[in-house]
Amino acid sequence: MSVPKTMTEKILAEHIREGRLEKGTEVGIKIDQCLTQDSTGTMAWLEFESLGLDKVKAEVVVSYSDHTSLGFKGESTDDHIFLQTIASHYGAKFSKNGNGVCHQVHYERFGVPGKTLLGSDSHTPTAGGIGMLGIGAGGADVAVAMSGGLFYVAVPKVMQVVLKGKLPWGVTAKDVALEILRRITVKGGVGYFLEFSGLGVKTLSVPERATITNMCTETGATSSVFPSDLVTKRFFEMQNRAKDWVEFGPDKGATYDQTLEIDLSTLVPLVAMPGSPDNVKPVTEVAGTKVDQVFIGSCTNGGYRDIRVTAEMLKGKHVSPDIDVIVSPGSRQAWEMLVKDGSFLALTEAGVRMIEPGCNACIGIGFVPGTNSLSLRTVNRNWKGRGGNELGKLALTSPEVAAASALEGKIADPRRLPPVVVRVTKLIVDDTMILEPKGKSVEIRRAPNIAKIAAPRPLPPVLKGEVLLKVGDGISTDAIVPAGPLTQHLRSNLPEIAKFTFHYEDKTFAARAAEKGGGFLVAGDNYGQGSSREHAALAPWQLGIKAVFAKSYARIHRANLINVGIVPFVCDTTGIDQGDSLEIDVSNLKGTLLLRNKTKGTTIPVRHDLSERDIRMVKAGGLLAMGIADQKR
Ligand code: MIC
Ligand code: SF4
Repeated sequence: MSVPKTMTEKILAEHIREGRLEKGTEVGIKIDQCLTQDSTGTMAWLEFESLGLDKVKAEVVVSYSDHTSLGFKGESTDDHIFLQTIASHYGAKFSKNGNGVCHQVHYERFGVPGKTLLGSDSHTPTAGGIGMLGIGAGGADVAVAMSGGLFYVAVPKVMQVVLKGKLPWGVTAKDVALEILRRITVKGGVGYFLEFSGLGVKTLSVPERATITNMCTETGATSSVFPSDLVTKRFFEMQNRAKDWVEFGPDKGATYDQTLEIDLSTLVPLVAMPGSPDNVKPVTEVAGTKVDQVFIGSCTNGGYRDIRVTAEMLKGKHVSPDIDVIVSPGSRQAWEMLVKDGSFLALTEAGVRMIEPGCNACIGIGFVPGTNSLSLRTVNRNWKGRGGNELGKLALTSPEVAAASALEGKIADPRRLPPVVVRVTKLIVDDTMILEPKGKSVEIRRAPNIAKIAAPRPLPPVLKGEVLLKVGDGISTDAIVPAGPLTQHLRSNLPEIAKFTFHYEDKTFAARAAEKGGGFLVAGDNYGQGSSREHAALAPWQLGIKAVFAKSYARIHRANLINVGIVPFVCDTTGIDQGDSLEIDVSNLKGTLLLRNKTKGTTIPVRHDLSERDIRMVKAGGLLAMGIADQKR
């Protein structure tokens, strides 16, 4: 008799094409669906092109245009045109500007329970809301998966999150996510997949589940997944996709590496105060804090129910005259529903500004907070600089808390307002802004900003150089290469975007790296947490970074470093300082290596934890340097 499996193990077992389902070992899995978006997608598609295939091979590939849907610069519009034409040329669908944020549109219109999805965006696990295994990855990995190649991932530990009871008024799915972050922090999910179970699951709609899986990304987990049950079935029926629904859950008796229990009925509304998504406080503790902006929407809380509740709470009232409030639904489906049911008018009359579905403000493209301002948002990230201004602060919360706060101009507890109940029984389905591919006859349009990627650099036998920067714990990809108005239009132009590397940490870094002809980076724990943007690895590579020495890494960023041929060494970094001159022999990447700190006259043991395949990759100078012949399918 076979051993009972968790949902994660069931999906992995069905998709493994190389290796075995043994915790901690690396397996190559088949990817059924892929998604790209406009800020990581240009790289992913350039990388796909370099593999020299005729067309995409995965079952479903969708290229989304959402991050800069408003085309805030000509270069962004050029990126959109490139993405639309290259998708059509190589057989992928294209979701146009205004159709919504990739994650929400994907689970509404394409996702299938039990299948695998690889996306060039860290919030791809949102698909776990319908029981699909979504994983975020760098563009090169997605390019290989689009070509039908395997995706390599360590068989994770599985954390069971048992949900009991029912959420009371004013407490929401967002609070479940914030509660998980409060308990396990932004590092607690590293090396895990999260699986939701328990009777509380049934009380949550698919969009509520998707809010939770979306934000579990912030725990560092590789993915998170809900069962696909009768609630999911009803959701697929409303999406006119009943035929795509399958029931899916864990085997009876499946065992987990860790269990977390959450009683939904005892939760309270929560707010993650500025700095980090795990800086979580009960609303009662921070109520009364002055707010300058409110933003309700994004891939975390842009569902129809979320905005409808907001509209009901604001109907017949007016937001505080001292603040600026925007609502941006996550998809055009939600937008059309809100127009039809009168919510749009109620929100407009309440003084809310309606912004088209897309990411935009979530990464600081518009609605940038002012100096020392506090912006209260229903998004998922609030690191320094995330809103487009390092001097503006972001706090994260639910639509209910955000709406109550919009009325008062201060953080407010929604439980003091009359309860609002919204039941969704019908949805508008309109795929007219999703374009089907036309094939090879479509000419790929490339503007000059879409720069060719420089040739790979194979690993030399000895790495020598200076420590160009030493940073602390929890450095996010936003800290390495910021999102927002500074760089968002340069995502296809590595030499230009590289000039903003570590912009918020040390504005002299890029010039110093250029002057010294490259060198090393030294960091603390969880280096590279956050986004999947491979620019956070490619930009340092462009500036000649030869290796990183850190205490530990976030999964996607570590993979991205290896994919560009930078070795992510692990060591105790206390004896290394900025300006130290280092040397390491990497001719034989077996076992522990010795790092010589020539300035201090010390020798430090370092690990790399690279698999055989990773070693081949860094030696060749990265994933694409290995070539299509090395990509198993
Ligand atoms: C994010 O939310 O940080 C982003 C912007 O969507 C990124 C992708 C990117 O950097 O383009 C992500 O989550 O991977
Ligand atoms: Fe877009 Fe924000 Fe979601 Fe990232 S987190 S995909 S920027 S809405």
